[in-house]
Amino acid sequence: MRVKTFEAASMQEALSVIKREMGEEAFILSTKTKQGKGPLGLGGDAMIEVTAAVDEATPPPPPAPSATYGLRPPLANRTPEASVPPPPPAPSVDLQPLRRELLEIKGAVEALKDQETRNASILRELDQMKALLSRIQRQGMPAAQVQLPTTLLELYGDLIANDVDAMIALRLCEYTQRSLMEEGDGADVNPERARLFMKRVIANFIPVAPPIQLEPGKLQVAALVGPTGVGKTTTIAKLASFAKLELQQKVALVTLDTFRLAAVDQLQQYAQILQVPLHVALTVEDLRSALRFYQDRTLVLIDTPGHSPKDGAVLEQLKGFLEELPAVETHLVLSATTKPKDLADIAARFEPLKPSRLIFTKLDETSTYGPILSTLARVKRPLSYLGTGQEVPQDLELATSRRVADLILPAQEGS
Ligand SMILES: Nc1nc2c(ncn2[C@@H]2O[C@H](COP(=O)(O)OP(=O)(O)O)[C@@H](O)[C@H]2O)c(=O)[nH]1
Ligand SMILES: [Mg+2]
Repeated sequence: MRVKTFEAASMQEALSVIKREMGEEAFILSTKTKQGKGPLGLGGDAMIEVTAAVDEATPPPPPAPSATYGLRPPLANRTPEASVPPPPPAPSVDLQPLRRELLEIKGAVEALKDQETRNASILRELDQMKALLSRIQRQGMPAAQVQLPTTLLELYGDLIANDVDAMIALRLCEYTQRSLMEEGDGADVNPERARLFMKRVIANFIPVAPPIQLEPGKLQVAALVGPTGVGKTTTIAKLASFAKLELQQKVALVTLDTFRLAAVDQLQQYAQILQVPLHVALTVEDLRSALRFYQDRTLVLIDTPGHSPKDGAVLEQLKGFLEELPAVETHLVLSATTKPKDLADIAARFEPLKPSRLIFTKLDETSTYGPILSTLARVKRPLSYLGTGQEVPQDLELATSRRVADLILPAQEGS
């Protein structure tokens, strides 16, 4: 391992020099601010001393002009012979989907006025499901206690095919049967009607949260936490873009994901394209002063490092950072492509960060959505947003119970 200490006037400059000299694989070991501080510990006459290290096995970086920092196009677009790097990709600002989404959000906000009450009752239901799930884990699968009519058995099969937990599927069938009976339907109910009823039952099991509430003159802080690679940074870019371009709000970004330079770089690119400030916070004090500095903004989005199960220290440190922010809205980001068992483990691991919302990304990369339901039953937090692709900003939706119910029980082919 090669270790070297750098001095620079700003963190950005230090990261740029480190990257040039040690490559993208370099990571930061420690930082120190020397002399007096500017408003963010970045400006003024302050000098930052950063000690970085790189694994010796890592090949040396290709020489790159410092001006390219944070603005390099994706690898596939790079032309090695070009002496001047091509400009960054233009921001994708097709406003049509955003406008549609704004209207949807407005509608959703209206519809969600009594959300709190509804969520409370959903959470109670989910509580019962959770108890049932853990009992089953202890005792094994009990014999089905209900005699399901054929139509419901078919729906049960569809749920299982969509990776819905067997006990949850059974429970949904019972509820559907009950609600059909309440409506006066017998066992020979038409399959489409049963499907419609079940979809309604599923929707009633999906707690959803309103969008991040932005009020002029009031700073809202939202942090996205979750494992590496689930789409935290991309989702932050989508949210920032929507708030800035569509809602015309003043947005700032803060990243606590400073361990790898490539992570800072990625967010820096989005910040540059969106023309929103990005602050790299290395210490709790840094974070505090960044938030003081951004008091005039309506939204500060905080990106955080992911970590592996062995990285207890990173989680502990992140907890320390988030505890600095009493009013932070913490969203746990999970990928819909993760195996159900892993989703449960991840959710348990991030519990100490007290996330109040769930975001599911990569809905476009799977065809089975049942694990979302099992996760909701375990985690019992409302869903806020859904990531549906890699494109920024359009591939983000405000979660609605109906949309998730449609994913879990899609319309039958040909209907
Ligand atoms: N297909 C798909 N890819 C996504 C989605 N959200 C993020 N990604 C991709 O997932 C990869 C990791 O995303 P990133 O934001 O860096 O994850 P982070 O490590 O959690 O910050 C990137 O290639 C993103 O483009 C999504 O909703 N759908
Ligand atoms: Mg990231």
